[in-house]
Amino acid sequence: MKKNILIVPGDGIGQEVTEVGKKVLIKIAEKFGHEFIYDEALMGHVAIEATGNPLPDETLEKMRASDAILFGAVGHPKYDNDPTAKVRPEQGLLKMRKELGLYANLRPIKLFDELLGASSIKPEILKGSDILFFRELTGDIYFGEKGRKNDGDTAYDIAEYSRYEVERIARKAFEAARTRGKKLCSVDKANVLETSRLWREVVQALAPEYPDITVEHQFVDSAAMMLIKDPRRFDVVVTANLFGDILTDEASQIAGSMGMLASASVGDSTGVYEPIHGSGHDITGMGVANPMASVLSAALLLDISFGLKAESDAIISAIDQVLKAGFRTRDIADSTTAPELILGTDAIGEEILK
Ligand code: GGG
Repeated sequence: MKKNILIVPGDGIGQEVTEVGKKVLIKIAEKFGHEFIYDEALMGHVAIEATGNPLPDETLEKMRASDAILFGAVGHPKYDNDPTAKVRPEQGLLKMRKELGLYANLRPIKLFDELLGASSIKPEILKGSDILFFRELTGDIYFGEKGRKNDGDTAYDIAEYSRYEVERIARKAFEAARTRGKKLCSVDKANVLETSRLWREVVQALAPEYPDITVEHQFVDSAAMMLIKDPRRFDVVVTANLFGDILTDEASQIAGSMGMLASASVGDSTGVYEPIHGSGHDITGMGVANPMASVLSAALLLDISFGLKAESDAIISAIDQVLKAGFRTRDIADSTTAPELILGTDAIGEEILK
């Protein structure tokens, strides 16, 4: 198979982990006889520094022309501490999602058995957890009108959803539930928010089309609690942009670390595959970032965008073997891990390649 893959490392540890993800794709192409052609583009803080724009037109053009995108992360602390900054790295991320029509963000919460002890949640509660989140990605409070009034003393962000936007993400989640445990949990805040009332109305209206799927509705506050108390009750979860952003960071603790969670953003055109973690400036340059989320994102890319399931499974199995051999990055090490088995980004990448 011949495919064009655009590598967009972005900022901070995004650059370090994407390097490993790319090496794994190169290895897969060699092993399975594919021809993957790579190009690279700037986004985020590095793009602002180079061009003044977090998502330069050249990057967007390259994205549209590629068959799939392996992305790292965006962000930089200098913007977090400057509320007056007009241009921010995250604007590039939001614009990319809108421009490419990436409305569905799939976030599998996959717990490798070897990492049962890495979580602060008790193993007997965690064992067997396997959740697939569908986070809506191009609507909600992230994209509504925002601003200041009363001389800057009052701020607002408007949350908006259309019936069409809710229906298309809900359909994707229903379809996915059919291929898994046939359970769908729709998370909203319908007791308070009008957007959530529409959300629930749309999901309820679709349910009769999927009689094989058991649907439940949960308020986001209750879902946040149940994720930690009883994660095995969840199979497929569908939720709005903001709730999904927060709940999946929480759910990363089921998998042991944010460094283990990959994601796929799909919709109208080229898919984007990235770790759910951000740019990790506190550990940038230290060579300790866990690259497994990037490697697992490469696995999702092969499976979802190219239909290469065996190749994708080979990557997951490689990670499984590395973990079984006892190797860890420091985020997933625990008190029982021998110090010589705690590896940095490149060294654990080499073990995965082997
Ligand atoms: N790789 C994910 C990433 O870069 N996250 C940074 C961020 O700002 N995320 C906000 C969001 O995902 O909506």
